[in-house]
Amino acid sequence: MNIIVTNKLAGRLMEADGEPVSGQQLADEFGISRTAVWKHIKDLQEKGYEISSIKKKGYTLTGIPDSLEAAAIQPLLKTVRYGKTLEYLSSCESTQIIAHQLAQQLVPDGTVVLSEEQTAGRGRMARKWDSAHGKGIWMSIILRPDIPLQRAPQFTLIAAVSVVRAIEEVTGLNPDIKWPNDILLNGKKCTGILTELQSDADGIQALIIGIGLNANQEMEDFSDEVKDIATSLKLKKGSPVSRQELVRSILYYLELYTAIYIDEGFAAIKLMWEGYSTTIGKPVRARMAKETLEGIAESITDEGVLQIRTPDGKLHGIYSADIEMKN
Ligand code: BTX
Repeated sequence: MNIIVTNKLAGRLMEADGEPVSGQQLADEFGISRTAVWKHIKDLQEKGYEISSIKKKGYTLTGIPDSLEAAAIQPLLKTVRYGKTLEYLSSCESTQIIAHQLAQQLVPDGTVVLSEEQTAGRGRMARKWDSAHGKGIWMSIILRPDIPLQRAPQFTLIAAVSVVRAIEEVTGLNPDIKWPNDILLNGKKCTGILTELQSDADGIQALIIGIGLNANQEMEDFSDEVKDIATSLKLKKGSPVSRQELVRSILYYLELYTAIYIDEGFAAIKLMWEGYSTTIGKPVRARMAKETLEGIAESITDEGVLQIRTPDGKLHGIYSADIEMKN
């Protein structure tokens, strides 16, 4: 059985949006026999697609499995490039590792790696990222922007506003951003973003944007280390959320905001980011590898650097730190 045809057939039924499509029509469109159509339908049903078959009317898709495989994500994607190449795994150590390997094989801009679970998901500075099976979105996106190396950190902020917009759109929840890469609901982390890069003497070869989004975890799905600081969209909303819609929406906004950024620069992104930020204008404690600073977080620069004014009046540029809100 040709898996590409099976996936395309799933996409065709999704696009029909609940309307029946006749077996003959599918056979004609795909250039296969009606028996072959029926076999593909059986295959989809075995994978968890709910498809009803009514005589003289045809096949109607009434439910799709909660999977992040290409067949479930791609048909309703609203992007031009992002997600059009999609690597799906049921398990891996880290989608970042797979994405780094793929980036070296010259895969296109906007290639996506998604896994149902990560056995060694990672955060910044070699920290661990809890990645329970089938509960969240563990995704790495390979981008190839033509920008100078020092502007790469801006992509963490572009990714953050894209994820917040997607969460708002799909769930109606209103998360905040804590500089630089935490997305919070009621002060608890629901998403982390990790931006890594591959570069050589010519500049950036690939940016690997890792997004870890807690979608449908219950409290007991989190490890003891993160139980007190983590939350999921489901816990906040009180009902399950669609991971498929979230993936599609994140990719849509990431593509849109990247295009705005490339055409118009960082200013528009910065405005949006500041609108969502809980950090700006607040007293904070910034813990860095070698020192800790306390002061007011005044702004971010065009490079995404956080500006903290300490009580002695000095302004400090912070490139990387853990921020605690001081209240
Ligand atoms: P971070 O260094 O800002 O956050 C890591 C810290 O967050 C951990 O030390 C822990 O305290 C807490 N934490 C761990 N897991 C979770 C969780 N599921 N929810 C809330 N808090 C948690 C943030 O780094 C960047 C995370 C990126 C994760 C993605 S998933 C896809 C891709 N692959 C991969 O290995 N990493 C990225």
